[in-house]
Amino acid sequence: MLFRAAVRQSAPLRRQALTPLARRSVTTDAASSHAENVPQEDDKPFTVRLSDESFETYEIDPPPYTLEITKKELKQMYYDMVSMRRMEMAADRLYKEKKIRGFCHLSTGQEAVATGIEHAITRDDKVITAYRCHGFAMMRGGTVRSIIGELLGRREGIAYGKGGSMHMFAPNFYGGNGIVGAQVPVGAGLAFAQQYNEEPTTSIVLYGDGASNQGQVFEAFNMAKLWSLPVLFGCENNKYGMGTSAARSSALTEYYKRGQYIPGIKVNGMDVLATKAAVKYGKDWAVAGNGPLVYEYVTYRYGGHSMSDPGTTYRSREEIQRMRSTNDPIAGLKQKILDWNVCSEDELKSLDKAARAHVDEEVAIAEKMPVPENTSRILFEDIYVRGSEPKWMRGRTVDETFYY
Ligand SMILES: Cc1ncc(C[n+]2csc(CCOP(=O)(O)OP(=O)(O)O)c2C)c(N)n1
Ligand SMILES: [Mg+2]
Repeated sequence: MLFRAAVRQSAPLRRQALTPLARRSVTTDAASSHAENVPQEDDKPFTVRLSDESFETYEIDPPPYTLEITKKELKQMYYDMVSMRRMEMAADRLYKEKKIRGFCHLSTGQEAVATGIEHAITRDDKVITAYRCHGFAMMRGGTVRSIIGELLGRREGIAYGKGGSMHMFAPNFYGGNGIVGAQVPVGAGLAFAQQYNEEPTTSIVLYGDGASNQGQVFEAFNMAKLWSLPVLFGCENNKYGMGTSAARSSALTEYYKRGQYIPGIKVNGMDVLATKAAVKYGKDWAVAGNGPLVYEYVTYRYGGHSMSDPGTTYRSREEIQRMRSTNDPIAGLKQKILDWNVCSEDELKSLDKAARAHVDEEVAIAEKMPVPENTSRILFEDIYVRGSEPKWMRGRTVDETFYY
């Protein structure tokens, strides 16, 4: 312990002495890794060398810069991200057509985070995030029709039409949470349960750069470290919390160092492969009993904060355009797939087409789902797990009391 403390204190000095002329930092450029000897077979693993700028770390060795992957998985990752973006585009349209009401936060631009995480874990691991959750719900196994159905308030929606955009759940996906930062201690609780039940799994807990300043985030950090919980906290740093830039809201914008006594990893969250590698490494670390980590996924949202924000008053159009044209996670993976001859451009195009057709089909099905009847029975249903309802529940007024 003494040795560690001494190293920690001397680190800034040492760093200063060795600071190279151009300090290396995590890039958001999605297309900067390499692969050689890519096999013919779809399911034969090969090694990818990640960009040197994929990670920065705090008090922990970086994840390996090589990753074993198959052609099949690369194509699946591409398909997942294209589907996610297409689904968000459909939500955007339906919102503008006033078919979706209320809050709606899209994650266009941030697809590599949800996709990279899911490809690094198993369905037994747990995920919890904030309201920008449609992509995570999909990656956790939610169908496009159930997600769009939810947005449309239909009973066949993923939360029976009662949750809407911000409150989607799936097996081992704990939402979809609207109170900024509130999911972080809940996520620590999930990890506590995993540890208590001796499960060899981890909890992935996501929050924004804005949320990172919430007091409860630090309370959760404290307990997670104290009890060595298998939790990977992760700040999706998309540079803004509503209309406030990270630098204007956060005294320390190096979110991966925010855990202080918890090691941290900053990862290029525009690169689905770097994200997968970082999370896989962290999962192994957490499951081995080493305690929590704090991630920072460096990413960017193309749209406004929510559907009611055009997203152009607090940042320049040039900035958005630059991110779209040089850092896009889908274009980045596409370039790699083509550079490495994983498949031909034609095959990639048909993958694109298949993903879009699937989403369009599912959206059409969701739009045809019947609108719920306007009855108290439907309104009060599913507030409790079916079969565990109390005898009665009060509505807005006493005379609205509903008897189960
Ligand atoms: C406790 C609380 N305070 C304020 C809000 C209003 N609010 C909703 S989102 C948001 C910004 C959060 O930004 P960030 O954490 O960076 O997430 P992002 O939207 O960028 O994904 C705020 C202030 C809220 N929902 N809950
Ligand atoms: Mg943010």
